[in-house]
Amino acid sequence: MTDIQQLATTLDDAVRDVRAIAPLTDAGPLDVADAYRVQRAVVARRKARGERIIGVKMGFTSRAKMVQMGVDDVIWGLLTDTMLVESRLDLGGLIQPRIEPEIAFLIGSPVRSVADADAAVAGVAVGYEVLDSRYRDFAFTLPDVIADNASAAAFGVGSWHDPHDLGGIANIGLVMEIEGRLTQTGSSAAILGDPMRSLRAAARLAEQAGIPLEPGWVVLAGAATAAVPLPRNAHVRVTAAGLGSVEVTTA
Ligand code: OOG
Ligand code: MG
Repeated sequence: MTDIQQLATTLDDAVRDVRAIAPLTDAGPLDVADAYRVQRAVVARRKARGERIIGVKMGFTSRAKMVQMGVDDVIWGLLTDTMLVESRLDLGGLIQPRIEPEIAFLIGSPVRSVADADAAVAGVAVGYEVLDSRYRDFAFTLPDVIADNASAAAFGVGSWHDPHDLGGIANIGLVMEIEGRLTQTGSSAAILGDPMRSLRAAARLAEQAGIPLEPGWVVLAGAATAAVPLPRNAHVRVTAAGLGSVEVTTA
C-alpha cells in the first residue's frame, strides 16, 4: 500500500532543504488517484503551517508544455498565499526555478461544477508562473508531477480586466522578456484552443475533487509556451495583448 503521508513528507522536506530528489515512482508504482492524495497531503502540511489556499493552477493545457515535459494529460495543483509574488522574488529558497507566461482568471462566485465556470469569471489578467520541480532536472512521470503539486512554487498576476471589455481572450498574443530580451512568444489559443476551456477543465477537477473554486481565488490557465530557466538578479516582463504587463525582479 502506498504510504501517502510518507511521500508527502519526502516532497515537503525537499522544499525545506532546497534539495532535489529522485522521482517517487523510482521507488514503486504510484497511480494518479494516490498522486492527488499525496498532493493534498503536501498542501495540508503547508496549511498546518498557516498557509491559505488562494487558487489553483492548471498544467499541461498546451502542446508546448506537454512536449517540453513529456506528459500528455491536463492536471492541476493548489496555490497558497505565500506563493503570490508582489514584484520581487528571492530565488534563494528554490531548487531550479523556471518561469512561464500564463493567463489568469479571478473567480467571482463559487464554482462547483463546469456549469458554474463561465459566469464565475470576475476578471482576466496576464500572469506568470515560477515552477520549481522538486525532482532532479524536472524529470518526472505524470503521477510524480501531480504529487509534487504540479511543480508550483510562485506566481504573479497583472491588473484584472473585465472579460466583457476585451472582445475575447481566445487568441491574444503573449510575450515574455527577460532582461529586455525576447524569450518566449505565443498565443492564448495554445491553451486548449481557448483559456476558457482550461477554466472549465478546472471546474471539472473541482467537482471530482470536491474542492469548489471559491470567490477571490485565482485560476492559472496554464502556460502557452515552454518554461525557461529563471536567473537571479533578473527583470522579467510578460505582456498579453489587451491585458497589459506583469513584471518581476528576482534576487
Ligand atoms: C509542471 C507544471 C505545468 C503548465 O502551465 O503547464 C504547468 C511542469 O512543467 O513542471 O504549470
Ligand atoms: Mg504553469
